Amino acid sequence: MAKKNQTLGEFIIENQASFKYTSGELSRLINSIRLAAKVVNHEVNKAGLVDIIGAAGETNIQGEDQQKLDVYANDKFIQTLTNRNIVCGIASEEEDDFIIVNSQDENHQNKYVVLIDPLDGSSNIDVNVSVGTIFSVYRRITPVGTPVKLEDFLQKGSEQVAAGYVVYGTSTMLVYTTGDGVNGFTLNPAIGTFYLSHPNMQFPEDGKIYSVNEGNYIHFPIGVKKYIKYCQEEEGDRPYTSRYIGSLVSDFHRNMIKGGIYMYPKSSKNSNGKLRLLYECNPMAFLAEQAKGKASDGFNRIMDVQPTELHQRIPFFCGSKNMVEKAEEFMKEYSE
Ligand code: AHM
Ligand code: MG
Repeated sequence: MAKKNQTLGEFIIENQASFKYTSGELSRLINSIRLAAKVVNHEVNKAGLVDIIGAAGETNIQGEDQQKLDVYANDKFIQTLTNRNIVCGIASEEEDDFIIVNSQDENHQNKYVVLIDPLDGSSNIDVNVSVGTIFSVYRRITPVGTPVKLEDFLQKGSEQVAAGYVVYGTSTMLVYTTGDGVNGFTLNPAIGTFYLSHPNMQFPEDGKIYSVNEGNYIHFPIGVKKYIKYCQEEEGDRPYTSRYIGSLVSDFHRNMIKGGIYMYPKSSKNSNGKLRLLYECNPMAFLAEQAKGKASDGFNRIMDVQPTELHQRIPFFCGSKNMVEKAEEFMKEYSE
Protein backbone atom coordinates (compact mmCIF):
# COMPACT_ATOMS: atom_id res chain seq x y z
CA MET A 1 0.00 0.00 0.00
CA ALA A 2 1.53 3.30 -1.15
CA LYS A 3 2.01 5.74 1.72
CA LYS A 4 2.83 9.37 1.08
CA ASN A 5 6.27 10.38 2.34
CA GLN A 6 7.55 6.85 2.10
CA THR A 7 11.02 6.80 0.57
CA LEU A 8 11.49 5.14 -2.79
CA GLY A 9 13.77 2.59 -1.11
CA GLU A 10 11.04 1.65 1.38
CA PHE A 11 8.43 1.57 -1.35
CA ILE A 12 10.51 -0.80 -3.49
CA ILE A 13 11.04 -3.23 -0.61
CA GLU A 14 7.40 -3.10 0.45
CA ASN A 15 6.09 -3.70 -3.05
CA GLN A 16 8.55 -6.34 -4.09
CA ALA A 17 6.34 -9.16 -2.83
CA SER A 18 3.35 -7.98 -4.85
CA PHE A 19 5.25 -8.28 -8.11
CA LYS A 20 4.26 -11.54 -9.71
CA TYR A 21 7.71 -12.74 -10.80
CA THR A 22 9.33 -11.63 -7.60
CA SER A 23 12.97 -12.59 -7.21
CA GLY A 24 14.32 -9.23 -6.14
CA GLU A 25 15.87 -8.71 -9.54
CA LEU A 26 13.40 -6.09 -10.71
CA SER A 27 13.74 -4.28 -7.38
CA ARG A 28 17.51 -4.18 -7.81
CA LEU A 29 17.04 -2.86 -11.29
CA ILE A 30 14.75 -0.02 -10.18
CA ASN A 31 17.23 0.70 -7.39
CA SER A 32 20.09 1.10 -9.81
CA ILE A 33 18.01 3.40 -12.03
CA ARG A 34 17.31 5.44 -8.91
CA LEU A 35 21.04 5.66 -8.23
CA ALA A 36 21.99 6.62 -11.80
CA ALA A 37 19.16 9.18 -11.84
CA LYS A 38 20.65 10.90 -8.80
CA VAL A 39 24.09 11.04 -10.37
CA VAL A 40 22.72 12.40 -13.66
CA ASN A 41 20.51 14.85 -11.77
CA HIS A 42 23.56 16.24 -10.01
CA GLU A 43 25.28 16.83 -13.34
CA VAL A 44 22.19 18.24 -15.10
CA ASN A 45 21.70 20.73 -12.27
CA LYS A 46 25.20 22.08 -12.73
CA ALA A 47 24.86 22.40 -16.50
CA GLY A 48 24.71 26.17 -16.42
CA LEU A 49 27.64 26.44 -14.04
CA VAL A 50 30.38 24.42 -15.54
CA ASP A 51 31.65 24.14 -19.02
CA ILE A 52 30.00 20.81 -19.66
CA ILE A 53 27.31 21.76 -22.15
CA GLY A 54 27.83 22.15 -25.84
CA ALA A 55 28.09 19.64 -28.63
CA ALA A 56 30.53 16.82 -28.02
CA GLY A 57 31.35 16.88 -31.70
CA GLU A 58 29.67 13.58 -32.42
CA THR A 59 26.32 12.74 -33.94
CA ASN A 60 24.14 9.85 -32.82
CA ILE A 61 22.65 7.17 -35.04
CA GLN A 62 19.77 9.43 -36.05
CA GLY A 63 22.23 12.03 -37.34
CA GLU A 64 21.41 14.54 -34.58
CA ASP A 65 24.00 16.55 -32.68
CA GLN A 66 24.83 14.79 -29.48
CA GLN A 67 25.44 16.97 -26.48
CA LYS A 68 27.87 16.27 -23.71
CA LEU A 69 25.26 15.61 -21.10
CA ASP A 70 23.60 13.03 -23.36
CA VAL A 71 26.87 11.18 -23.48
CA TYR A 72 27.35 11.55 -19.75
CA ALA A 73 23.83 10.29 -18.94
CA ASN A 74 24.19 7.43 -21.39
CA ASP A 75 27.47 6.33 -19.79
CA LYS A 76 26.13 6.61 -16.25
CA PHE A 77 23.01 4.54 -16.85
CA ILE A 78 24.91 1.90 -18.78
CA GLN A 79 27.70 1.74 -16.19
CA THR A 80 25.29 1.46 -13.29
CA LEU A 81 23.31 -1.32 -14.91
CA THR A 82 26.32 -3.29 -16.13
CA ASN A 83 28.67 -2.85 -13.16
CA ARG A 84 26.10 -4.09 -10.74
CA ASN A 85 25.38 -7.07 -12.92
CA ILE A 86 21.66 -6.51 -12.92
CA VAL A 87 20.48 -6.92 -16.49
CA CYS A 88 21.41 -9.15 -19.41
CA GLY A 89 21.15 -6.48 -22.11
CA ILE A 90 20.74 -2.77 -22.69
CA ALA A 91 19.61 -0.79 -25.72
CA SER A 92 20.00 2.97 -25.70
CA GLU A 93 18.78 5.69 -28.00
CA GLU A 94 22.38 6.92 -28.03
CA GLU A 95 23.93 3.61 -29.11
CA ASP A 96 23.83 2.16 -32.61
CA ASP A 97 23.40 -1.39 -31.39
CA PHE A 98 22.26 -3.16 -28.23
CA ILE A 99 24.77 -4.10 -25.53
CA ILE A 100 25.18 -7.66 -24.34
CA VAL A 101 25.90 -7.81 -20.62
CA ASN A 102 28.07 -10.55 -19.16
CA SER A 103 27.62 -13.17 -21.84
CA GLN A 104 30.91 -14.81 -20.80
CA ASP A 105 29.71 -15.66 -17.32
CA GLU A 106 27.96 -19.02 -17.29
CA ASN A 107 26.30 -18.24 -13.99
CA HIS A 108 24.73 -15.17 -15.40
CA GLN A 109 21.05 -15.69 -14.73
CA ASN A 110 19.68 -12.17 -15.24
CA LYS A 111 16.47 -12.10 -17.17
CA TYR A 112 15.71 -8.43 -17.82
CA VAL A 113 16.67 -6.16 -20.67
CA VAL A 114 16.46 -2.38 -20.33
CA LEU A 115 15.80 0.10 -23.11
CA ILE A 116 16.65 3.66 -22.31
CA ASP A 117 16.60 7.20 -23.61
CA PRO A 118 19.23 8.56 -21.21
CA LEU A 119 18.51 12.26 -21.74
CA ASP A 120 15.46 13.11 -23.76
CA GLY A 121 14.82 16.64 -24.95
CA SER A 122 18.50 17.46 -24.61
CA SER A 123 18.28 20.48 -26.91
CA ASN A 124 16.58 22.12 -23.92
CA ILE A 125 19.63 21.86 -21.69
CA ASP A 126 21.44 24.97 -22.86
CA VAL A 127 18.37 27.07 -22.09
CA ASN A 128 17.68 25.69 -18.61
CA VAL A 129 14.47 23.88 -19.55
CA SER A 130 13.50 20.47 -18.15
CA VAL A 131 14.83 17.29 -19.66
CA GLY A 132 14.19 13.67 -18.77
CA THR A 133 15.31 10.06 -18.77
CA ILE A 134 12.93 7.39 -20.07
CA PHE A 135 13.30 3.66 -19.38
CA SER A 136 11.55 0.47 -20.27
CA VAL A 137 12.05 -3.08 -18.96
CA TYR A 138 11.25 -6.46 -20.56
CA ARG A 139 11.89 -10.07 -19.65
CA ARG A 140 14.18 -11.61 -22.22
CA ILE A 141 12.63 -14.22 -24.49
CA THR A 142 15.83 -16.09 -25.39
CA PRO A 143 17.17 -18.56 -22.78
CA VAL A 144 18.72 -17.21 -19.60
CA GLY A 145 22.49 -17.63 -19.50
CA THR A 146 23.01 -17.04 -23.24
CA PRO A 147 23.89 -13.72 -24.89
CA VAL A 148 20.82 -11.59 -25.55
CA LYS A 149 19.63 -11.22 -29.13
CA LEU A 150 17.83 -8.54 -31.09
CA GLU A 151 14.50 -10.30 -30.56
CA ASP A 152 14.79 -9.72 -26.80
CA PHE A 153 14.52 -5.99 -27.52
CA LEU A 154 11.98 -6.09 -30.33
CA GLN A 155 9.04 -6.99 -28.13
CA LYS A 156 5.63 -5.35 -28.21
CA GLY A 157 5.10 -2.63 -25.60
CA SER A 158 2.38 -4.78 -24.04
CA GLU A 159 5.16 -7.11 -22.83
CA GLN A 160 6.81 -4.45 -20.66
CA VAL A 161 7.22 -5.35 -17.01
CA ALA A 162 8.20 -1.86 -15.91
CA ALA A 163 8.63 1.59 -17.37
CA GLY A 164 9.22 5.07 -16.08
CA TYR A 165 10.89 8.40 -16.41
CA VAL A 166 12.92 10.86 -14.45
CA VAL A 167 12.06 14.50 -14.98
CA TYR A 168 14.84 16.93 -14.13
CA GLY A 169 12.51 19.87 -13.58
CA THR A 170 11.94 22.48 -10.91
CA SER A 171 12.04 19.38 -8.75
CA THR A 172 13.51 16.10 -9.87
CA MET A 173 10.98 13.31 -9.94
CA LEU A 174 11.10 9.62 -10.69
CA VAL A 175 7.77 8.27 -11.93
CA TYR A 176 7.33 4.60 -12.71
CA THR A 177 5.04 1.63 -13.05
CA THR A 178 5.46 -2.09 -12.70
CA GLY A 179 1.98 -2.69 -14.08
CA ASP A 180 0.13 -1.82 -10.90
CA GLY A 181 -0.56 1.90 -11.30
CA VAL A 182 1.83 4.82 -11.50
CA ASN A 183 3.67 6.39 -8.58
CA GLY A 184 5.76 9.54 -8.52
CA PHE A 185 8.69 10.22 -6.18
CA THR A 186 10.27 13.62 -5.64
CA LEU A 187 13.94 14.01 -4.84
CA ASN A 188 14.88 15.94 -1.73
CA PRO A 189 18.20 17.24 -3.01
CA ALA A 190 19.46 18.15 0.46
CA ILE A 191 19.67 14.51 1.48
CA GLY A 192 19.52 12.76 -1.88
CA THR A 193 16.37 10.78 -1.12
CA PHE A 194 13.29 10.27 -3.30
CA TYR A 195 9.98 10.47 -1.43
CA LEU A 196 6.60 9.23 -2.60
CA SER A 197 4.90 12.54 -3.36
CA HIS A 198 2.40 11.50 -6.06
CA PRO A 199 0.83 8.12 -5.25
CA ASN A 200 -1.42 6.53 -7.86
CA MET A 201 -1.11 9.16 -10.56
CA GLN A 202 -3.93 9.30 -13.10
CA PHE A 203 -4.72 11.28 -16.21
CA PRO A 204 -8.03 13.14 -15.89
CA GLU A 205 -10.36 11.48 -18.41
CA ASP A 206 -10.77 14.80 -20.21
CA GLY A 207 -8.35 17.66 -20.49
CA LYS A 208 -7.95 21.13 -21.87
CA ILE A 209 -4.33 21.16 -22.97
CA TYR A 210 -2.97 20.16 -26.36
CA SER A 211 0.77 19.83 -26.90
CA VAL A 212 2.12 19.69 -30.41
CA ASN A 213 4.81 21.47 -32.40
CA GLU A 214 2.54 23.74 -34.42
CA GLY A 215 5.52 24.97 -36.41
CA ASN A 216 5.04 21.78 -38.41
CA TYR A 217 1.34 22.47 -38.99
CA ILE A 218 1.40 22.75 -42.78
CA HIS A 219 3.17 19.40 -42.99
CA PHE A 220 0.65 17.52 -40.80
CA PRO A 221 -1.96 15.06 -42.09
CA ILE A 222 -5.43 16.57 -42.57
CA GLY A 223 -6.83 14.66 -39.57
CA VAL A 224 -4.30 16.34 -37.27
CA LYS A 225 -4.96 19.78 -38.76
CA LYS A 226 -8.69 19.31 -38.26
CA TYR A 227 -8.18 18.13 -34.69
CA ILE A 228 -6.00 21.16 -33.91
CA LYS A 229 -8.72 23.43 -35.31
CA TYR A 230 -11.26 21.54 -33.18
CA CYS A 231 -9.09 22.28 -30.09
CA GLN A 232 -9.10 25.97 -31.01
CA GLU A 233 -12.82 26.31 -31.77
CA GLU A 234 -15.07 28.32 -29.47
CA GLU A 235 -17.59 25.71 -28.32
CA GLY A 236 -18.49 24.02 -25.03
CA ASP A 237 -15.32 23.83 -22.94
CA ARG A 238 -13.18 24.86 -25.91
CA PRO A 239 -10.92 26.50 -26.97
CA TYR A 240 -8.27 24.42 -25.28
CA THR A 241 -4.93 25.77 -24.24
CA SER A 242 -1.72 25.02 -26.09
CA ARG A 243 1.37 24.06 -24.07
CA TYR A 244 4.50 22.63 -25.68
CA ILE A 245 7.80 22.41 -23.87
CA GLY A 246 9.47 20.28 -26.54
CA SER A 247 10.55 17.83 -23.88
CA LEU A 248 8.35 14.76 -24.05
CA VAL A 249 8.79 13.80 -20.40
CA SER A 250 7.83 17.26 -19.16
CA ASP A 251 4.91 17.64 -21.56
CA PHE A 252 3.63 14.19 -20.58
CA HIS A 253 4.11 14.87 -16.87
CA ARG A 254 2.16 18.12 -16.97
CA ASN A 255 -0.62 16.58 -19.05
CA MET A 256 -0.93 13.62 -16.69
CA ILE A 257 -1.43 15.98 -13.77
CA LYS A 258 -3.63 18.57 -15.48
CA GLY A 259 -5.30 16.64 -18.32
CA GLY A 260 -4.17 16.96 -21.90
CA ILE A 261 -2.94 15.36 -25.09
CA TYR A 262 0.59 15.20 -26.50
CA MET A 263 0.97 14.65 -30.24
CA TYR A 264 3.94 14.02 -32.48
CA PRO A 265 2.25 13.06 -35.75
CA LYS A 266 3.84 12.07 -38.98
CA SER A 267 4.35 14.92 -41.41
CA SER A 268 5.31 15.42 -45.01
CA LYS A 269 8.87 15.86 -43.69
CA ASN A 270 8.97 12.80 -41.38
CA SER A 271 6.83 9.93 -42.60
CA ASN A 272 6.85 8.24 -39.16
CA GLY A 273 7.09 11.31 -36.97
CA LYS A 274 10.13 11.79 -34.79
CA LEU A 275 9.74 9.75 -31.63
CA ARG A 276 11.16 6.27 -31.20
CA LEU A 277 8.81 3.41 -30.52
CA LEU A 278 11.14 1.53 -28.18
CA TYR A 279 12.83 4.26 -26.16
CA GLU A 280 10.09 6.88 -25.97
CA CYS A 281 6.62 5.81 -27.08
CA ASN A 282 6.27 2.35 -25.52
CA PRO A 283 7.37 3.34 -22.01
CA MET A 284 5.20 6.47 -22.10
CA ALA A 285 2.30 4.39 -23.46
CA PHE A 286 2.64 1.88 -20.61
CA LEU A 287 2.67 4.70 -18.06
CA ALA A 288 -0.29 6.38 -19.79
CA GLU A 289 -2.42 3.24 -19.75
CA GLN A 290 -1.47 2.50 -16.16
CA ALA A 291 -2.58 6.05 -15.34
CA LYS A 292 -5.95 5.56 -17.08
CA GLY A 293 -4.86 7.48 -20.17
CA LYS A 294 -4.31 6.28 -23.70
CA ALA A 295 -1.54 6.08 -26.30
CA SER A 296 -2.00 5.56 -30.01
CA ASP A 297 -0.29 6.07 -33.35
CA GLY A 298 -3.43 7.87 -34.47
CA PHE A 299 -5.23 4.65 -35.39
CA ASN A 300 -4.00 1.80 -33.22
CA ARG A 301 -2.74 1.13 -29.72
CA ILE A 302 0.98 1.87 -29.50
CA MET A 303 1.68 -1.14 -27.29
CA ASP A 304 0.27 -3.54 -29.90
CA VAL A 305 2.78 -2.55 -32.56
CA GLN A 306 5.33 -5.24 -33.36
CA PRO A 307 8.71 -3.49 -33.54
CA THR A 308 10.95 -4.37 -36.45
CA GLU A 309 14.04 -2.33 -35.64
CA LEU A 310 15.71 -0.80 -32.60
CA HIS A 311 15.53 2.83 -33.64
CA GLN A 312 12.11 2.70 -35.28
CA ARG A 313 10.02 5.88 -35.23
CA ILE A 314 6.25 6.11 -34.94
CA PRO A 315 3.56 8.82 -34.80
CA PHE A 316 2.47 9.37 -31.20
CA PHE A 317 -0.78 10.58 -29.62
CA CYS A 318 -0.86 10.21 -25.87
CA GLY A 319 -2.74 11.54 -22.88
CA SER A 320 -6.24 11.88 -21.48
CA LYS A 321 -8.42 9.10 -22.82
CA ASN A 322 -11.24 11.17 -24.28
CA MET A 323 -8.83 13.56 -25.99
CA VAL A 324 -6.83 10.77 -27.63
CA GLU A 325 -10.06 9.12 -28.78
CA LYS A 326 -11.25 12.40 -30.27
CA ALA A 327 -7.97 12.83 -32.15
CA GLU A 328 -8.32 9.26 -33.43
CA GLU A 329 -11.82 10.06 -34.69
CA PHE A 330 -10.41 12.91 -36.77
CA MET A 331 -7.57 10.73 -38.03
CA LYS A 332 -10.02 8.09 -39.14
CA GLU A 333 -12.46 10.52 -40.73
CA TYR A 334 -9.77 12.30 -42.71
CA SER A 335 -7.39 9.45 -43.38
CA GLU A 336 -5.58 10.04 -46.65
P1 AHM B 1 15.42 13.78 -28.61
O1 AHM B 1 15.32 12.32 -28.22
O2 AHM B 1 16.40 14.01 -29.72
O3 AHM B 1 15.67 14.64 -27.43
O4 AHM B 1 14.02 14.16 -29.27
C1 AHM B 1 12.84 13.91 -28.58
C2 AHM B 1 12.19 15.21 -28.22
C3 AHM B 1 11.00 15.07 -27.33
O5 AHM B 1 11.33 15.13 -25.99
C4 AHM B 1 10.18 16.26 -27.72
O6 AHM B 1 8.85 16.11 -27.40
C5 AHM B 1 10.43 16.35 -29.19
O7 AHM B 1 11.69 15.80 -29.40
C6 AHM B 1 10.43 17.75 -29.69
O8 AHM B 1 10.68 17.75 -31.05
P2 AHM B 1 10.47 19.05 -31.95
O9 AHM B 1 11.57 19.99 -31.58
O10 AHM B 1 10.57 18.57 -33.35
O11 AHM B 1 9.11 19.60 -31.63
MG1 MG C 1 14.73 11.09 -27.03
